[in-house]
Amino acid sequence: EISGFAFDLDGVITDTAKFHAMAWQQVAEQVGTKWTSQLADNLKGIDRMTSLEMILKAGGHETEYSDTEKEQLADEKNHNYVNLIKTLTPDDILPGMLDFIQSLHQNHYKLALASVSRNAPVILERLGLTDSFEGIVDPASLKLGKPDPEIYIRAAEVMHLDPDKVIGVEDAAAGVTSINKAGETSLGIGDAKILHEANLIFANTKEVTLQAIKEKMTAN
Ligand code: G16
Ligand code: MG
Repeated sequence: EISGFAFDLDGVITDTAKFHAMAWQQVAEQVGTKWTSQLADNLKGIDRMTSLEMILKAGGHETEYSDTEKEQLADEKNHNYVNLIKTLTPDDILPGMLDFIQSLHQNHYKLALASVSRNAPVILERLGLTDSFEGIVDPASLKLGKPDPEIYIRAAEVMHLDPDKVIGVEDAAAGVTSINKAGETSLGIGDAKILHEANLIFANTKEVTLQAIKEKMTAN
C-alpha cells in the first residue's frame, strides 16, 4: 500500500533546468568547453561540483584548475543561477503538478522532496509549495548523489515510511535508478526510451494523476 511520494524538483515540479543550463553555459564558455544540449542533458540531477567536473572534462580541461579555482567557478555559476531563479512564481509549477500535489494531500499521502539542489528550499518558497512537503532531504548531508539510492532512502525516512510504501517521481534516468535501488516504486516522467527502468512511465507532468497511477499499478 503506497502511503507517500518522494519528488525530484527540477523537471518534475518546475523547470529549473533552463536556468541551470544558462548559468553553466557561461562557465563552459569561460573555461573553453563547447556548450551542447547533450552536455546540458547530462548535467540534469547531478550535483553542483560534479557538474563542473563534467564540464571541465568535456573540454579536456580537467587538470587545468585548482580546487580553489573550481570552488570559484562553482560559486560564480550559483550566483548567476540564484539571480535567475528570483523570477520564479507559482505560475512556474509544471502543468498539472499543483493539482496532483493537492490531490495527494486530500487523500492523506505524505510528501518529501528528494532534490540534490542546495537551492531547493528557496525554489519551493517562490513556488508557494513549502508547506506542501513533510520534509526536504538536506543535500549537504548526502555522501553520494543520484544514481546512488541514498537520497531516496532518506526521503522515505523523512516521511517515516518504509521504502516499499513510497513512489519516487523523477524525470532523469539517474534518479529512476536511485529510486529503484532504494526499493521504492519509480514513476518516470518523460521519454520512455530514456526512462525505460521506471516502473510507471508518463510522457509529461499533465498526465500524472492519482487515478492514472492506480490504473498503471493494477495493469502491471
Ligand atoms: C538539480 C539539477 C542539477 C543541479 C543540481 C544541484 O537536481 O537537476 O542540474 O546541478 O540540482 O543544484 P544546486 O547547484 O542548486 O545545488 P534535482 O535533484 O532537483 O533534479
Ligand atoms: Mg530532475
